[in-house]
Amino acid sequence: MIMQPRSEALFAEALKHIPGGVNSPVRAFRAVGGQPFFVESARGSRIRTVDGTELIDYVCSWGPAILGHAAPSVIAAVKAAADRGTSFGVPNTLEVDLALRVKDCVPSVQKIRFCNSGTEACMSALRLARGFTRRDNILKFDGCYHGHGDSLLVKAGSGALTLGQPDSAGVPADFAKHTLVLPFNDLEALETLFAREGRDLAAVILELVPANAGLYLPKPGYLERLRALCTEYGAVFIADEVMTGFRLARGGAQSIFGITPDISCFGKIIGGGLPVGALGGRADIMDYLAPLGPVYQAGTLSGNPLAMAAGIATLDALLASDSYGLLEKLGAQLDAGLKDAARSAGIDVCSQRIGSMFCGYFTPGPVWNLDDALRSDRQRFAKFFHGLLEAGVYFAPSQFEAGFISTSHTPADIDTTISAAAKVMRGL
Ligand code: KE4
Repeated sequence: MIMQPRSEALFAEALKHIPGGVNSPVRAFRAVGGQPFFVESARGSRIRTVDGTELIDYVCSWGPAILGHAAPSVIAAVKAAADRGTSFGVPNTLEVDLALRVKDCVPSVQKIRFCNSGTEACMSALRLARGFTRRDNILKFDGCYHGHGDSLLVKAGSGALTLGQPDSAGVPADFAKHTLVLPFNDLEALETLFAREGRDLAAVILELVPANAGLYLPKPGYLERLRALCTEYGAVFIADEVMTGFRLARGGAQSIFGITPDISCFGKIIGGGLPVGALGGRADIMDYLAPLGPVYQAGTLSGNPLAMAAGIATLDALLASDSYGLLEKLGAQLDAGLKDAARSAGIDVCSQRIGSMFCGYFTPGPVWNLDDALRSDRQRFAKFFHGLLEAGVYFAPSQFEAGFISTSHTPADIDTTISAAAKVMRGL
């Protein structure tokens, strides 16, 4: 990537006022070295830096930009909503409109509560499950990331894993002791834990497709067995679909794997790039939320009309055509191209994908869990990342993140990306 003098000056300034110069750690390029560029604007599949460099973007704001950046219908909807006022703290029709759309697409959602981030959604879902079951312990899986709520920053993925802090400082041991952690895809460990502690489990929370340690898939039968164990022992099955919701299918990952969660968490796409989160599921559980029930959960900007308008416009555009067929085609083209490039370069890259989410691990693979993912050659990944950036292609700045394709990416974008990747791989 050519020198970015304006970004460098801006980052130096940002470092004086904002910890690490960023408002979310993974943006800081700490895993790949160098420093982040600053964005001037973005449109479709392209990002333009403040120094005028154009990049093909595979981060897509970490998932929300599934239509590409500045989708006209989303921008128009947000402008129209803004003209009527930005926030009321009073119910507005858009909250019900978006609730109806999510319920229509995800049958397991009988009731839904909107909030302002995926973190809030997951944190609230855990509190709800604990209030509903009157149990304290929860089970998560190492490498999975469910936002930065205290109970969930235990063996967490995403930026926590990238920075080598899967167990964050500042989380009291008295909190963390109620969070049990297992390796993903290990059925024996699951059976043993449930036999020993299943009756004390308030909830199990997981990404059905873990995509915060790169991207790996559930082994056949694993999710089904976990669902059955939750039912048998009375633990609430929480599917964290913040990333996969409306990304992998209109019904989310749960519709692909045929799993019916008790509660699902959403975020990212349902806000169309504006701050949003949601938890939804069984009405008998959801009705434990205040003001109906004893579990408190609230937010000044929850159901914010701008975020609701952006989410409605995004889902309407997404569902108006065969977006998932297009995303599957583009994803398959990129996956095949990256595999060919690695083979031609004679290097081990385990490229894993589902729909428009992908990750290339620099290891022979396959990758089924965090331990497998940790075998990746991160130095090689860093060189690959920067080589691509120099070529005008922006992949996620961490081996432990998934990449995203939008409906505004074109086969030509993918071809350009594959050619760049092949060239960079030859030099690794
Ligand atoms: P937010 O609080 O960042 O809106 O959502 C937290 C969250 C919850 N669940 C899953 C499965 C998630 O992937 C996330 C957030 N994803 C990361 C990227 N892997 C956000 C990027 C960042 O932290 O800057």
